[in-house]
Amino acid sequence: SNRIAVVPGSFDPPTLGHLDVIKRAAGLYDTIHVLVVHNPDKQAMLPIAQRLSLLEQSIAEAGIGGEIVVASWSMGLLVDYATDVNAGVLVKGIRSQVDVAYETPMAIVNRHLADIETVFLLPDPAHALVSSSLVRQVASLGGDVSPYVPGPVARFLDTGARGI
Ligand code: COD
Repeated sequence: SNRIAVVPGSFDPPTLGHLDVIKRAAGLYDTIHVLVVHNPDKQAMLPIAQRLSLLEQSIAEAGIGGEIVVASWSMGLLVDYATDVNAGVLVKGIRSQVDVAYETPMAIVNRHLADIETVFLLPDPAHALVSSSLVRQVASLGGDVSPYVPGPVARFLDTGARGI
């Protein structure tokens, strides 16, 4: 059977940690949907369209293979998107106990709502401390974010910061 997974996130901006999770998920499933979801709890830096473009460029530049759909979702429950595309699994990256505590109730609710399983992947420890919020903070203060983000994101943020 065709195994389909959704890899959701805010991706504001995409980081090397995100790319690591996307690469591992692409190796495990036939098709993955990398889904940009608006998180109402967070103050956004980039518009959704920009995050989609940076994700597409970053996935291409990293040479991640397989069938990868990059899309966004703001119409309601995440599991409604998953059901629409026939995905039985959500893939989330786990950096620490904090992520486990945040993700566990959502995973249980999503299973109750739509019988969707959540699979937790452990990232490469090299990227475990990277977060979009850290990148937003460093970028807003004019620092170099290139150790934490894919090339297309580093170039975009660098150019944006200088107003070119
Ligand atoms: N290494 C490994 N994994 C990482 C790293 C890293 N360095 N950085 C981030 N990740 C993982 C995160 O743990 C997460 O799994 C994913 O990558 C995305 O991270 P973010 O920060 O871009 O996204 P979040 O945490 O803001 O999550 C947004 C979601 C939309 C995925 C989340 O809010 C969600 O699942 N919402 C559900 C909406 C819904 O339907 N609610 C009702 C039922 S609960």
